[in-house]
Amino acid sequence: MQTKRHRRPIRFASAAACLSLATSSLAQGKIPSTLSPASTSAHQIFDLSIFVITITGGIFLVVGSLLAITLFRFRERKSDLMTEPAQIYGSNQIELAWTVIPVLIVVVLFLTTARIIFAIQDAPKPAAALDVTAIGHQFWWEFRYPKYGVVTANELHIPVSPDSAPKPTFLKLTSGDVVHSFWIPQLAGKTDLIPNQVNTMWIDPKTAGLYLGQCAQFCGSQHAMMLLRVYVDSPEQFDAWIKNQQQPGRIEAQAIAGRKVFEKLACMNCHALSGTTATGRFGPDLTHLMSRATLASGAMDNTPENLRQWIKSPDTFKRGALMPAMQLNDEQLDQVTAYLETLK
Ligand code: HEC
Ligand SMILES: [Cu+2]
Repeated sequence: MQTKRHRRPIRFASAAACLSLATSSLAQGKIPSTLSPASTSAHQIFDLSIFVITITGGIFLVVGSLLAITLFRFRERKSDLMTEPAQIYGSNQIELAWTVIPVLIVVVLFLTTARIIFAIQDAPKPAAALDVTAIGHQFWWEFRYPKYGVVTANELHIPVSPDSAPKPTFLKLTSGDVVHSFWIPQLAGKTDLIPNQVNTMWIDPKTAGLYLGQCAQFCGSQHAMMLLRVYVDSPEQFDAWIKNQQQPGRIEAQAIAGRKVFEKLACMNCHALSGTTATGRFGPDLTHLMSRATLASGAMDNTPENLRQWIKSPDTFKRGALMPAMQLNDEQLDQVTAYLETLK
């Protein structure tokens, strides 16, 4: 008993610390939140949730206050005669009221929700829209830009879509293995990626910047490390990014040895790298690996040390990732890392 009582303030303090950490991270945009919408559909969903919370909050206040008043007014008193109170059966008025009012409330909530769902799903696709295909894999994302012949992974680049010159991105979503779910809370609701089926969604971020997301469907052991980064670029930045992605992989003199190691080993069976003979599609496209800020779907920062350690032993960062440790010796590791580091 004693020890329990002592622990309580500590627990309370740590809970408060967590809460303040969470709210400050939220303010800095580190934790993705549906409460700071940044695109049309996210705004519609946010407004709808405020509407629903207002109505349900009102119901909570009415029911809660009636309950509190009843508990107080009819509490046990010394003067109470301990006999059974008068029993009253049936009141058409009251029963009608508590049936009709909730039904009306549910109908209103249903209709407003349905209206928003259809408004988002049936939004017409403007000619200026960008098409991207997103494919979920255990445990990473593949992004294809069919019009530009670009394939990349984990970090999606799209142009900003201001009201003055809308350029929404329309996504086709599917999966290479199990069910995943594409979720960037600030930009749209969740949409599942299902094998042998194509789902669609669209996003039109109003301001440039980095938006974080996450696979929102349990898809295996490393589901939690299937993070998403969406870079919303200015039109110039986006064009420059596309141009760079369209280039074949760089070949620099000092990286020839590493490139040979890469081509000699089984890396090629799983990874594509344009400009080489590697065309594997089981793992991420590595042609412009250095244009990404993170490795392995946000599992770690893209630094030379992390890259070397990843190739040596993917389990260090992502236990159960579907890339095997390739048993390279130190020299090969250094050479491959040096080569991959040139892939800007
Ligand atoms: C059996 C298939 C397979 C082989 C062989 C393989 N990889 Fe991978 N690799 C993967 C998969 C799958 C991922 C994604 C892992 C994840 O994020 O969960 C990956 C991820 C990576 C990444 C991170 C890519 C990114 O965009 O973040 C690098 C770098 C990489 N592999 C390099 C190599 C090198 C170098 C070799 C050869 C020495 C190699 N891989 C061999 C399957 C493979
Ligand atoms: Cu997933």
